[in-house]
Amino acid sequence: MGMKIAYLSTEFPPQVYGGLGVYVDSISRELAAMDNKVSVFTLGDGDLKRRQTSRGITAFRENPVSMRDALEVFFSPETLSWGEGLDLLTDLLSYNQLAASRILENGPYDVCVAHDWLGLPAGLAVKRKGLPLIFHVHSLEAGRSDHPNPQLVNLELRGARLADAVITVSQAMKEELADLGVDEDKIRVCYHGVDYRALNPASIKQERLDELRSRYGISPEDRVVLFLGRLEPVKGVSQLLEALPLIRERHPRARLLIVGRGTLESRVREALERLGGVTLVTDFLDREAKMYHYALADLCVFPSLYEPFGIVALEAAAMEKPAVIGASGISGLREIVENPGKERPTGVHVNPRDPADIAWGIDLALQDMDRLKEWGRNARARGLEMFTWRRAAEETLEIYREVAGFQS
Ligand code: NHF
Repeated sequence: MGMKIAYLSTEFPPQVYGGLGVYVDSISRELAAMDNKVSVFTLGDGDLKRRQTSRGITAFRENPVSMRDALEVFFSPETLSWGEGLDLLTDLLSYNQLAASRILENGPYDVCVAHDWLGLPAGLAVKRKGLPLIFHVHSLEAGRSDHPNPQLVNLELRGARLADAVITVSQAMKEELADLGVDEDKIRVCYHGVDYRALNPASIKQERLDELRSRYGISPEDRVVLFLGRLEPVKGVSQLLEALPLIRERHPRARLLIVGRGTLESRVREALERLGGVTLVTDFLDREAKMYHYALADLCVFPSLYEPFGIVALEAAAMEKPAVIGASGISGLREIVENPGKERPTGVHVNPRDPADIAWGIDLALQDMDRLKEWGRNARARGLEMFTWRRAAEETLEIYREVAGFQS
């Protein structure tokens, strides 16, 4: 029998900003294809449809109403000191209240899943009304912020304690949660997947690829190293730029193709002018354009300083691209990419805090282009075995059923 599942996620198409949105979109489709009904309680933007159903998934979009002028009645002085963050907070307060009522109104659901802390207050509210709650942790305040907000750290820990189960995205995140004091037996790891039909090297048309290559002034002899992701400190962008001169000492034809937007954009532009050999793409790329950018690459590099999972590494693998990845600290990437020395290598693990180590990893990868291609083929083969949305959905559903008390 199919389940009725309520999701709380501030990201849902068309409002997708990062891996969380990609995850909720993909897993909902897979769960719906397996005859479950998924309702996603998400944020509106004032214009999008409030309620929209397609292929077994219903999006309920709440437009927050801010209580900005009466905050001291409800908030502590500590919270009032959030400054600019207060607008986000009041919107979230409203969203959580509206979403919690909507879940109860549209139920009964078998289970509610809060994706990260943003919808967790609503999850805890419906849990109080008897609905089983799962806290699905995609990232944690303690790891993601330079100056973690203690109130958020506490909320996440309380969520983990009160929820009926905690799901997370990698062993690394399970360890992070356990180190913070969450009961290890309660935490389950479910890896993500990727769409291997949408990202398929066999679909690449050579002519279009050549066109893109010449648009960026890349010649066939160049060695293209692709970074795709948000241009934020946590993604290791600055360290990568620092590594570039070292890489070019050994590989003068190495070109860095950077695709993304963020607060470090001007830093990238400055490096582009000073060092050369960097192409920056800030356009929004649809699925197909993204696939062609992966296809341009000889190698991908994701030197994240904190990356609970890292869907980009799976996308690269689907496109038969090896990757140099940040493997220290909390890194799900380490679980996706296999180092040389393993039976079936797919890339190189480096310390992302050390530009010389990033350069070392890229140099090692670029030393043998035939071997590099083999690593790429290994990556897709490993992905197809280990990281599919069907497998992710089956494992996730098993936990939902357990929590909701369904017979297996
Ligand atoms: O892939 C989806 C995404 C992860 O590592 C990513 C992150 C946020 O930081 O689970 O969530």
